[in-house]
Amino acid sequence: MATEQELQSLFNTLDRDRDGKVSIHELFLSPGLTAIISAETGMSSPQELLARYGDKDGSITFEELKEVVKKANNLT
Ligand SMILES: [Ca+2]
Repeated sequence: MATEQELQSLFNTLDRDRDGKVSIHELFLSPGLTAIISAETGMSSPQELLARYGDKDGSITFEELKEVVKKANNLT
């Protein structure tokens, strides 16, 4: 479980180039944080997360991520 604030700070840490989106590349750079994201979204891997919920360019925005976590009932 995570609060929106925790999720936002996790997202900001993952978004290394600060373009407002987390790409598959950025997910691979932080395996520890990516494991948390996978757990919170109920996805088995970052690839699955991006394939199912990401944009066409292979990245995910905070709003999209938040929706997935909410759907998985892990947003407090
Ligand atoms: Ca980024």
